[in-house]
Amino acid sequence: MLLRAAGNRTPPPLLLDSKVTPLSSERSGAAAMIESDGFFGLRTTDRLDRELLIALATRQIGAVHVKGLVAAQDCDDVVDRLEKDRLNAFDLSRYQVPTFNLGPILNHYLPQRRITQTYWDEARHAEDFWEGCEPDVRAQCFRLLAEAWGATARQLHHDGRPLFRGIVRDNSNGAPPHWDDLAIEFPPGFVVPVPIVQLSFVLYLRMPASGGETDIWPRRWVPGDDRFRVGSCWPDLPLGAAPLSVRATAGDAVIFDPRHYHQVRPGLDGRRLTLASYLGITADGALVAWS
Ligand SMILES: O=C(O)CCC(=O)C(=O)O
Repeated sequence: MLLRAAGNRTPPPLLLDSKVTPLSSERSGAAAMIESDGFFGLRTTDRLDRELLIALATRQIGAVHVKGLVAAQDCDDVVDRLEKDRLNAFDLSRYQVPTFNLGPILNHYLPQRRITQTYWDEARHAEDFWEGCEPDVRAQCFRLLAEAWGATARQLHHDGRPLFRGIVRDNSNGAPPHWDDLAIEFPPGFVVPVPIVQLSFVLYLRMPASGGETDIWPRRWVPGDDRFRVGSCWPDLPLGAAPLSVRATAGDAVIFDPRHYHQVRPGLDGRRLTLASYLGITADGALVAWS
């Protein structure tokens, strides 16, 4: 792998305030109620803070879009390095569209119901990648999350070993509707501690010229949904109200609760690369992170 020195970067411009955009009437089946109380709205901001994470946790808002969390040039440098590296492929039969990753994700070990050596090998490879990154955008994200929460995110453990966090994903082909829930997908004790709040953090490293939106529905899985299940996705499930849809640009981050159905729209003209980590809040108020 080639190393590139990025030097000092000018911080991204600050936006002056944040705003809430509720689900719009054209996009929602329950327009009046949603318009009036901002149910499951999108908060756009230049600065992440503890209140926003709590608002997501309590479902007062549906997603936070942080503009310019990381300098776009720093994201470009990571992408340049990624182009010289080898990404692994997701299991097509479970995820329906070709998807690639650097760094392991627990979800891939669901069928075996155990973590294999591959997880730790991929984690080592990804740690080496980030150690060679200057600036280390993954470390930068966790530093900003720690500042927002007021304490560093702790790692979750499996069999006494700390889990990896911060997967790079190539979702250029999109991702069909699905959800993620550590508490109900994995056997008890698989990871500790099980957080009582789960969030998904996505930093956009590169975005296609159009498409690539993250869509989030104000709707969680119920057992009857599994009539529509295909692998790990629910491509044809009628999800009712149209989703909250976020079109981010490189350097932006979006945070939402992944227990809600969400999808990635296919990109047109260009790759879509993200750095993602699950975040949680434990019963004793600690911020935790895992992939
Ligand atoms: O990349 C995104 O926009 C969302 C990724 C996703 O599907 C997930 O975090 O589960």
